[in-house]
Amino acid sequence: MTALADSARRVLLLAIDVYRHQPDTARWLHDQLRRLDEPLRVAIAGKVKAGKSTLLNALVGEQVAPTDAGECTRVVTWYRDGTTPRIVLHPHIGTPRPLPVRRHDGALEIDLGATSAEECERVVVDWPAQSLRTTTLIDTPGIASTSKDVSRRTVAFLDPDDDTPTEADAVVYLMRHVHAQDAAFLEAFRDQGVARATAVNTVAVLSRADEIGGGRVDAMFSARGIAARYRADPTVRGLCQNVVAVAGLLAQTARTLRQAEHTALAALARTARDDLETELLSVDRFLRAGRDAEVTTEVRDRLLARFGLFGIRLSSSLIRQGADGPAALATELVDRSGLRELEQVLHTQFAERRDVLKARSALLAVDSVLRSGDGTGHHQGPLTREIDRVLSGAHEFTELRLLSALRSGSVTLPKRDADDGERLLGDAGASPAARLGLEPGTPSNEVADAAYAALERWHRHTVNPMLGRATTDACRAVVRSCEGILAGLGTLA
Ligand SMILES: Nc1nc2c(ncn2[C@@H]2O[C@H](COP(=O)(O)OP(=O)(O)OP(=O)(O)O)[C@@H](O)[C@H]2O)c(=O)[nH]1
Ligand SMILES: [Mg+2]
Repeated sequence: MTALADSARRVLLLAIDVYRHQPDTARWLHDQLRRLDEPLRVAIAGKVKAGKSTLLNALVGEQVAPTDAGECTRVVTWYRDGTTPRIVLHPHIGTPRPLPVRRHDGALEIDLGATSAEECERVVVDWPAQSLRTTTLIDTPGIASTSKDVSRRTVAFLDPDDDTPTEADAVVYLMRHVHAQDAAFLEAFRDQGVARATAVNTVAVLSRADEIGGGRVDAMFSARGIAARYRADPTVRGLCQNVVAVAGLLAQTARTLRQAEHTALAALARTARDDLETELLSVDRFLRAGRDAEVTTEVRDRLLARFGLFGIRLSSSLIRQGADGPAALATELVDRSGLRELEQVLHTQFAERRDVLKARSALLAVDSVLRSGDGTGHHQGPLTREIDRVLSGAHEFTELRLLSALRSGSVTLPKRDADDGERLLGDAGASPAARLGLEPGTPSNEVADAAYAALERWHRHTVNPMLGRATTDACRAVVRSCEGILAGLGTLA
């Protein structure tokens, strides 16, 4: 338990005491207290058909989120770790009721029964999965859909109103590459007010990356290039921590690959390379070539749904290069899908920052109760002061605020050392090694040497009379981060 988590807990307990005579508020605050100890809540958001549910499945490693156009894709759905599979529908009005747990062809089916999506507040799926132990994933309906209601539900969930904080601690925002319409997508991203999303709790995914350039073999290479361009764009930097290109469908299929699929792909890989290339020029050609062929049209249709043209082309080439079983092929496909990069980014930006993101959610929650102003009179003063004290006193929050300001360009660090400063503030991960740009597992004496060098370097900036006030303050914060690293190593008294 970190000092920050302790402080957040203290503020919540104080608030529960202040609001003890208002049962609804007190109960809600109790929920927030429980939330502190729960896994981090990460919402997956984006436009309709951006590939949200598919990516969620890739992250879980199972097909738990329905990807068809059923009623259930229009409901906010939570996926939590649980000992046994269970699905519960929470209506807006009335008591929650369990739904049948059914799988069809490996995919979980969520049947709302007689309840319409509009009547559903949320569906909660408990599912035993390693990846859900540390993170609860929340699938949200597509934003800016043809049905106003659906997008309203997502916006309401992610950014309820000025006074109710969002229920997610962090957001993965999916966007598809829109040729020459970068500005438009950025506006859409901002307009939707995603999750009170500040740059620090949002990671963007360039989704369906295999479709870029019509699914050519170098699609992922192009997609990574585009993601890098977005990352460097000052506007995008102001909106999110990072941009990663992911071919979600490929990742989902790789994580759930079956023997029969490998067998069919291996048969395709045995066809003359040029012939297969020609077949793969379009979906129609590929299907037509199934007539009287070893791999039938029906099997081809299934492969298309699971892999896409790009995935089939890539898989057959990997099999030719020696991926001789489902496990070997799956590993290669996951490597190429961009999923590992995303997992790494989620780890450094979200999991390693768990406590600060949780504490942020908790303080936002108490603050929202205070601002709703249903009077508890003079007791509120100490509570407000306590929130301010934690917000201004915890260096973790100073780091978050500063990283946000640096990303939006409202504050700048000395140009030569700007990247170094952002890294020291925890931009690339909160561990000492990540902050110092060292490999994980670097011996602690080397970490300490690097930290001392950084401390000296940044101390010099703080006494440079040529720098403006805001920059000097920012440099002081970096110095404080260096001191924090050293204190953590036990080398500062
Ligand atoms: N080629 C390709 N297709 C994808 C990818 N991800 C998703 N799809 C396909 O796009 C369609 C929509 O995918 P979903 O995962 O349901 O998208 P979603 O964003 O959850 O959609 P809604 O919840 O309806 O807004 C499905 O047919 C998927 O198979 C991808 O990475 N590549
Ligand atoms: Mg969906």
